[in-house]
Amino acid sequence: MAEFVRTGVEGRIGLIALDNPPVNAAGAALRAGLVAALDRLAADPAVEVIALYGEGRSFIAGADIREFGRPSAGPWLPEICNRLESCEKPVVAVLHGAALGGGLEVAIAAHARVAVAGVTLGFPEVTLGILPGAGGTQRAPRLIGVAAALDLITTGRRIGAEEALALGLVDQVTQGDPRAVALAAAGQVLAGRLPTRRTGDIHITPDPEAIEKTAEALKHSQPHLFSPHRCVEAVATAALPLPEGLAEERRLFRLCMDSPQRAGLIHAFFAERAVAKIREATATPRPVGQIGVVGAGTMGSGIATACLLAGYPVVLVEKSPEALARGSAAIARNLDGAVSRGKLRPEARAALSLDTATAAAALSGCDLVIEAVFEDMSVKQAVLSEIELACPGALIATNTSYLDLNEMAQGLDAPENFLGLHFFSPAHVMRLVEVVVAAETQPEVVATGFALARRLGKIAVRAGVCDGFIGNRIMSAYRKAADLMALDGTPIAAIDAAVRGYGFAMGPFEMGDLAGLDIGWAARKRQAATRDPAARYHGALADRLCEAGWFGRKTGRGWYDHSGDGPVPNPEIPRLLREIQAAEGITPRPLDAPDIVARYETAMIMEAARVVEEGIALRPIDVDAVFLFGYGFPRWKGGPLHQADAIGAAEICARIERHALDNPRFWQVPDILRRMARAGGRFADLNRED
Ligand code: T1G
Repeated sequence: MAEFVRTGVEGRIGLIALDNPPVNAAGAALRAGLVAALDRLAADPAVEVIALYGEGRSFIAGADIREFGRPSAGPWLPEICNRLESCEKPVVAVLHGAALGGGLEVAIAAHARVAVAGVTLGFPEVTLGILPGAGGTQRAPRLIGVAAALDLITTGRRIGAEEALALGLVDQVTQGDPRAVALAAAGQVLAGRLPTRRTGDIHITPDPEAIEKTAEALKHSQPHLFSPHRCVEAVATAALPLPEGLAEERRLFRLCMDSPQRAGLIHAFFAERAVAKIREATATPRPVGQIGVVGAGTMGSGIATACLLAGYPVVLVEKSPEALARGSAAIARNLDGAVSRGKLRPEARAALSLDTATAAAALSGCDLVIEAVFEDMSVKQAVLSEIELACPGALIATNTSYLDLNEMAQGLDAPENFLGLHFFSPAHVMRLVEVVVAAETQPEVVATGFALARRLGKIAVRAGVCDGFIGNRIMSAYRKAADLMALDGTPIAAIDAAVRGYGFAMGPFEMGDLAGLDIGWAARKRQAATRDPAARYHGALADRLCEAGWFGRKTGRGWYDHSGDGPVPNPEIPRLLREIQAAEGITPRPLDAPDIVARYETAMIMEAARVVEEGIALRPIDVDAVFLFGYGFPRWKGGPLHQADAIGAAEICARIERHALDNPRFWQVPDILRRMARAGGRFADLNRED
């Protein structure tokens, strides 16, 4: 245990140093070491005051999340916090780096707290589907009041040292090395200049109004989630004597721990970090100074905005001066928005460097050029050649959503410098970037894509080349399932409502109206020549809408009519549908909500399984990250393949086989799922580090 927690004695001061890199998560060894250290110093007659601090980057980043759902050993954090609070010698905690979750609970069980400037404090448990389970819901309201505690605990909001001081969560803010601060703080306690007290002894002022207000607001803002509501219930019990409140907190904590939402949210936490573990991670990224963006449409201007916001000088190139002016205006609007949302300071905005040009020659000083021109192979190939001519040796990225990168690279002199950076619209807002690796892309080029994404504050996921990469390929499968359900007579509003009930912010038809139905129409026309004539054609109804000029919100009508106060289903759909059904011999069979979501989810999992099987995604968790961060998949469900594990491969196969009775071309069991069903395997078993 000694290596995780060390003690030392300096005069009358006992020091406890926590040392569990990288972030001092409170795993079993650290917990045991901490209790032993407390016992040792409490028993040492030379020691009059104890100071607790963290080595390395953090005080304590909270419980060790990796232990959740697995067997582990006591002592547990609640006992440790009680032991700390009841310690007969004053204990002062020095907080630096991260003091989060269980780490903050340890801190508020101590008798005084000194924050080192730059520290981040908070109770992020709610974002993991749980609640502060080591006394946080009982001690925080005593220390900072019920309303402030409710705010921190139900939002998971992270705060800095100054706000913590203003709230009374810490007693002092200072600067310096944590060990030196610990010695100084302990000295102040000895000198009577830093008062100490037991948080549990503080009289609590009940605030039923704040409890009621928060509970009511959460009913509306978090209807799907389990733990925020339990957080409020736990804080409400802080009005009871401490031991009773702690027992109630424990009961509610266990309920959260057992909920499938906890597993989903923690999977999402690790998914965000797992995607960076790629085989190219050891390659050295190329330095990127100036960035070029070619194409000033919605995507190009969004990408340019994202790069500017990250501090890169940008050169924007577009053929016509008019299009260039429109793109520059869009960027200016995006930046205005960033200023008004407080994401960009006005002085910083003035310092941003955007050059515009109508000729590729302006790109000569760029280290990386991202093309976002019209989605057409020959147009893209011509633009890529122009870029390569203007800045030989630079990295060149395409923002294509569907086109084949290997074909695109054919005209390049240096295909090893070429990759896909697939941003999502609006590119300065959406967190996901698919880094698409073509046959000849060099490892350091991939590493540069990841480094760029990190600097832009985005989550990069490595993807292989195929039609639609990871996300759009899977989306087109479940979109097809939705179209087929509509053709079979399930009302589009019922499909959208069921998908919203699953946890997406929007259903597929609402989303279609927002994005514009002409995009999918153009794609279907492109694919018409290669369509399987024996398969049911899913796009029949959407084609009829487009032929009528109904492209969604931008034309006032699409799947819905948008001319009134709120959207109502397009009244012409039943007639169009009857015509198609009569022509195709379809007998209407509307589905209910559980059947709708089961088909939608199964189609998603079916295609996701293929994407993993073909190596387009490195691991199942990469697919989950794409859906969590780019497609609005409900975070508490962890992603489509986490969900597949929860349902079980055998059940997924059975569902696909059942649906195949109606449509055997679309519904086909992928081999990987069949093998898993036979052997009892799970996608989680494939989440190795690459
Ligand atoms: N447990 C286990 N591993 C953790 C961890 C944790 N709490 N926090 C971080 N890691 C790993 C992370 O997976 C990564 O691993 C590495 O550390 C560096 O993290 C009883 C029940 C602390 C602000 O929610 O917010 O306390 O990928 O890449 O950007 O009430 O990590 O390198 O293998 O994120 O500098 C509450 C979560 C727990 C804090 C550092 N605590 N962590 O950010 O590095 S629940 C949290 C963070 C709890 C009690 C309850 C951040 C960070 P790898 P990183 P970073």
